[in-house]
Amino acid sequence: MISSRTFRLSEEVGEALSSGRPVVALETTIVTHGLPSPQNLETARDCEHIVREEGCIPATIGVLDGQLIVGLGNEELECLAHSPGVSKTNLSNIGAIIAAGTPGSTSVSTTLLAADTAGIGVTVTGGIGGVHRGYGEHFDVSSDLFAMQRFRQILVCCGAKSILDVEATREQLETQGIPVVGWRTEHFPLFYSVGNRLSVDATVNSAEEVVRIHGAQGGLGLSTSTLVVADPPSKSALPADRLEEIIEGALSEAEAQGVTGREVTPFLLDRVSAMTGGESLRTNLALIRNNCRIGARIAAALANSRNKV
Ligand code: PSU
Ligand code: MN
Repeated sequence: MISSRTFRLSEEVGEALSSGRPVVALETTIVTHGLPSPQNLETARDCEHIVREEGCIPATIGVLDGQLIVGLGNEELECLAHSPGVSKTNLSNIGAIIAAGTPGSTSVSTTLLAADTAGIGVTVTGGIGGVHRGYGEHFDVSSDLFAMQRFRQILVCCGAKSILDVEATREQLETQGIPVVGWRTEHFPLFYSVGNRLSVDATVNSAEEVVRIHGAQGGLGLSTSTLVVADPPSKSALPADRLEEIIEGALSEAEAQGVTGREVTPFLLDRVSAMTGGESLRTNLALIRNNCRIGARIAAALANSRNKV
């Protein structure tokens, strides 16, 4: 049973949902842990703007004052973006953060929980978490993957972040029965780069096709998310071989400094950005925006199909 003490929908998002308007859920771990200031707040605002341009309502999600909030107001978003020590939440620590009443950002896992609870159908991120490299020694698999199995959303991303073992992540998605749909691509993207040969379950050219596939899965009683993967915009994609060396370097640093748990991904993203002279950051900013546009088009198609029934 969801409690209104711990869960709050903003007025705008609540009204949009009850009148059948398309809504797109946006996460905030990108804002608090994935991007440096000031690009973090600028990007979050831009994402909301892009979603609106496409005729949808943005629902940015975060934890403040003991509540999981769907549809953060401007000041609330600013507070998350600027406060030091905001906790990154996933399904294992969100209860503790809510109970403590301290601020938290939502990763993909807790964003899926919030969006599904609210009745939103589409969530957007940059790149999902997945199976980390060296998982044979340190068993680190993102809670994003398990949340996708549990909550039913259309989740738009550029695949799994290339700091991960992308091949193992792709395998794991199949093991868990998560449909992977390539948005105008036949291959599972590499977040910062293109040109990888990993497969997708279907390739689509339109938002309506995504909605049909997600609907068919649902029609069989399957309650997983559908993962939509898009390449990063070609102008900002980085060469995979050059990036590989840099990622290896960042991973060695993480190992030497004993970085573990929820800190691993933000540490690696930050180091890769520093070692590419900010190029990977530019790619990250471009791909998040692009994913928002795709997500909004899918949300519009989903609302259309729901309103027809
Ligand atoms: N996409 C980005 N930057 C990010 C993330 C996604 O471009 O920082 C975040 C998402 O919130 C995702 C999290 O859920 O990284 C994965 O963290 P972990 O590997 O610790 O599960
Ligand atoms: Mn982890």
